[in-house]
Parts: sequence; C-alpha cells; structure tokens
Amino acid sequence: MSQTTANDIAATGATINAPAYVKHPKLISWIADIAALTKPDNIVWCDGSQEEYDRLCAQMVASGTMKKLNEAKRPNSYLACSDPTDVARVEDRTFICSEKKEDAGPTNNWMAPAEMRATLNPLFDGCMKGRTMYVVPFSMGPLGSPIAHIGVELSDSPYVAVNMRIMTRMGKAVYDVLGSDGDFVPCVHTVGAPLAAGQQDVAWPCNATKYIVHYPESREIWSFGSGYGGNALLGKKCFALRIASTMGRDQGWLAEHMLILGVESPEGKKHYVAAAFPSACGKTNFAMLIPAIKGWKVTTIGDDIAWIKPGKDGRLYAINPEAGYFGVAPGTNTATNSNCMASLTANTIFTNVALTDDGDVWWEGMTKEAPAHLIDWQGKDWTPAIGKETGRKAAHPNARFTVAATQNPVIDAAWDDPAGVPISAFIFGGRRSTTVPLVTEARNWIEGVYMAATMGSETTAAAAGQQGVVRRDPFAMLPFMGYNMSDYFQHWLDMGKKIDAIGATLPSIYCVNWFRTDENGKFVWPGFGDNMRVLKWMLERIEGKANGIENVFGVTPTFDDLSWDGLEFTEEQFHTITSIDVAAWEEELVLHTELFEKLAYRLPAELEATRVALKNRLSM
Ligand code: SAT
Ligand code: MN
Repeated sequence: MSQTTANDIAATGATINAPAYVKHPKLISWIADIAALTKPDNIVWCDGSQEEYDRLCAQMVASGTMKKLNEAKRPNSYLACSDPTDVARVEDRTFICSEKKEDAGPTNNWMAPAEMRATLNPLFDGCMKGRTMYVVPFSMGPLGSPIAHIGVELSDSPYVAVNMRIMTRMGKAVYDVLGSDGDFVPCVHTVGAPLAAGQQDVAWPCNATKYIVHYPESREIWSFGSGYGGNALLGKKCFALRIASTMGRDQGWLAEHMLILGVESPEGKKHYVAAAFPSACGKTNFAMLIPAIKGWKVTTIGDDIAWIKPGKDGRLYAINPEAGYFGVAPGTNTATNSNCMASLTANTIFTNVALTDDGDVWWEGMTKEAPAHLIDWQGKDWTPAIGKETGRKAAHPNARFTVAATQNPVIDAAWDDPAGVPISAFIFGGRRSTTVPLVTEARNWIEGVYMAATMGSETTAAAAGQQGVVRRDPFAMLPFMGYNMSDYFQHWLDMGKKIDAIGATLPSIYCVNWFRTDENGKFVWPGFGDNMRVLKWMLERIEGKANGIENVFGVTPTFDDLSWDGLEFTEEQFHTITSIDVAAWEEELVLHTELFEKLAYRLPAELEATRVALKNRLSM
C-alpha cells in the first residue's frame, strides 16, 4: 500500500505518487484529474491484500461505521448500519447520459452529457475534502479472461473499498493485466459529504442529493451521495450491467441480470442454465438450491450477473463477472438456503441486520423465534414485543450480506474458469401472485425473447419506492439497461439469428413463476429445493426425454410430467399455479400492448407480431 498526501498533489500539480507497479500513464493522469477535482486529504492505492482489508475494517470499527462481531461466533465478520435514508438503489436518481435521448430510450432517466457534467461538476468539486480517496482496481471476471473487463473505482468510502475486495477480483494483480495502455472503465464515487477542518464525521456519511450517472459512449460512471449497494459498489449494476450492456451491444455479447447454476443428473449429465429474476426475487437461493429430488446436484457459478459470449462452436459461454455475493439477508435460514447460511459463518460483512446481545447477527426469518432482545439496524432496542407493537423490523427488509463466492460450499468447479461455461437454457421469472403459470417453454427463440421482454414483477425493497406493485421488468433489466430497451430486444433477436445461421443449437428459453398465491394470499408452490422439479423437467425437455403440452403461450408440463417424489402436492394445487385464466391474460395482454406502445420506437417487428399471434390464439 502506498499513500500520497494532498500536499503531494498540490506540489506536483497533475501528477501523483503512484506505486511503481502502476505503469499506466493514462490511468495515473485520470486519477490526478479526479484528485484535483475532488480534493481528498489523502490517496490510498488499494493492493487488495488481507492486511489492507483488516486495517480498513479496524479503522471503520474505530470510526463507528462498523461493529466487529463476536469472534467466537462469527469470525472476522462485521456489521455496518447505514443512514436510514440510504438503504437501497435509487432508480429515480439513476441516469443514462447518452448523446442522444433515444439511445437511452423511454425506460431510462436521461440527461444530455454536457448538461449532466455541468450539474455534477460543482457537486464533485471538493467533495472528498477531509477524506481519503481509495484507488480500487478491479477485474469483472477471472483476471485475464477474454470475457472479463477491468474497472478502477475512486471512492471516498472505506466501506466501498472492503466490499469491492469481496465482490470483485480487486488488487494489485489488476495492474499487470492493464499493463501500460489497457482499457479500463473509470468509476468515480463519493458519499458527497466533505468534512471541514476539525469536523466530526458520522458513522454513515451520505448526501440527501444523489446521482448515479452513466456515460455509455465514453463508458464512465459517476456516483454521488450514496454509500449503499448498487449505488456505490460500482462494479456491480453500474458497470457489469449498465455499461457492460452497451459494450455487449457494440461488441456482440450479452451482459445480463442472471444467476448461473450447474445442474447434474443422477446419471452424471451436466448442464448450465442462466436465470433472470428481478432484485430480491430469490436468485441467490435458486443459485445455491439443494435439490428436493434425490441424486440431482446443483452448483453455483454466480448469483446475480452473467456475461455471455458466443464461442467458436456457436454455443453461448457465460462467466460470473463478480467474485462475491451481495445477497438479501431477511428470509434466509437453514431451511430456505442452508448453503447460504454455511457461507456466512465467517469473513462476512453484514449491512443493516440486527445485532444480538452476544455480538452476533439476526434478521427476520433467520430463526422461527426472534431473540428476546436485539439492537435493530437503526441502533435502537428491539424486542419481539416492540416489533409487534410498532411494526418495526429488526433488520431492514433490504439488509444484505457481502461474502466471497469461495465460501459457498456448492461453488461450481468451473466458477472461475476464464473460458466460461456453455449455457443450455435461459430462465426468466418474475414475482407474480396471479396470472403467470409455474413454467412455460418457449417454442422458439422469438417467442422466448417475447416472454422475457414482457415479463412483469411485483416490486421489492431492493429499490427505493413503492413495494408490491406489478411493473413490466423486461429481462429483469428495467433498472439496469444501459441503452434503449427496444435495441436490446433487437440485440437478443440478432444473437439468435447469428447462432442459428451457423447451425448451432440455441439455448431453450423458459418462463417461470414461483410466487402464485391461493385465495388466502399464501404461496402455493413450496419453491426453494422443490424448484428442482421444474429444473429437472426443463433439462429432460432439452434432452428430448420429457413431455409437455402445447398451450396458448408455449409448452407446459402436465401434473404427470413432473416428479413428485418426496412432496405431497395435489393435482388441485398444481392446477392453482398452472391454470390459465383467459380474462386475466386478456388484461395481461393489454399491459403488453401498453409496454410496446411505450417502446414503439425501434421495437422489433417480430415482437409485435408475436403479441398479435398470442392475442389471436387466446381468443380462439
Ligand atoms: O443494491 S444492489 O443493486 O447491488 C442489489 C440489487 O438490487 O440487486
Ligand atoms: Mn441483482
């Protein structure tokens, strides 16, 4: 590690004391420019070492940002509690600043780059005063993988620096890959809370004004005012989805909001599938699933994001660009996701969960009964009685854990393979209490793209704003698209045509819904490990071994087509989650029409044709 002080900056003008192993003049001069603008007191060049991680954590414990958990209960683990106004991604403050408004499209907030730069410049001017600027070099994807890309985040948050070490391949080795002129995505992040001389810092500095800004053409990210999750860990949604989706469009690959899992049959046949669900809809649970059917095995490649490139053989190869999981804690327990619980036994950063009296963590759903006393995520006393009386949760509903992928007991052997893994199927799912059946197989690529494009989901606590309202979330990418949604649909259709043209087999596409409820509002499908029943049917379909029936939307299994070993599930229950209510679907199609009207500009004709065909089939 190497330190540079503001005096060095002032003394040397635009140059700074980069460590000798940084040999990239353009990178160094960019850092000097940002330092000159943001005016930090110090610069720390992060090397990614354990020593550095431990020191930054200790520093945050001393400053009150984090608490060290009981070493005997949860070794080397910490709890950070954020400002109550800084608890989720802020979609209404997220901007795609392409030169032309139509390139951001109707689903994104847009501002002209020049106007945004003029807005941000005064905010960033001096924004790091009194703070340290951390230089965080990271690789999204295995170092040196042909599918990977590099970023450098400059942040005044040590919380960001330590989280980035878990979530990405972060540290010195990145500079070897960069060499003297390698490409990197510049990411500037500030909590937006400069300190005057002698001013006492707060535990979680942030600013009421927030901007999460992307310039897709120059591939830059600028984030102001938040220290939380996807707003601040810029490798994740900002780079790996918004900027990467634009790179993928230009370079012929896909950046997707998808988990990747490996699934092996009792006969030893292995497939990889990628599945897109909106935030907080169970991607981490699905990626670590413990099959309810004997003999099957599921392993994890990734739990949130997939970068996918066509290989020479025409198959699509996927990597997980991340190296850790930033997962939702509430609801996670040994029954719903015991692999996840096993991952969290040590070396974990928790954010916005509750603290137990013996220095461990707790969240709603972790155990059947809450402990008798807790300190809640806002630092207040909490007891089950207080919870009942006030409705206050001990953990914030969007409370998270940050943990290295390598702690996952079912990590796939190929998770770090630079070549990626071949994808046999894509799954798209939303959270829908009605209408959408358990599983449907698209009859062809276009129909699959249509299913993904028209996906709806009830909103969750992962984003600030109203919860539980159905919104269209195409490909689970609505908050993460870096360009025009219609162009993105076209990109998917083109990918299909390209693969088809070389005679390779396209992955099958499925639409699922684990979340249908009965008349009492209770989930009917058990989900979690029982999702294996659906996964098994899909893989057997791919291998030509399972039956299904054609309906209006595609192919679905009958009750007899799924394995029910070890689960009591009646044909009637099955009917509740697979039945197609024509009236509800007529309404659903009205919403598809509304979406297509919104996206009409450059909407691929194939999708509108698919909608018309669907409507006609429905009224037959
Ligand atoms: O806060 S994050 O954007 O990283 C998590 C999520 O919404 O999926
Ligand atoms: Mn996500």
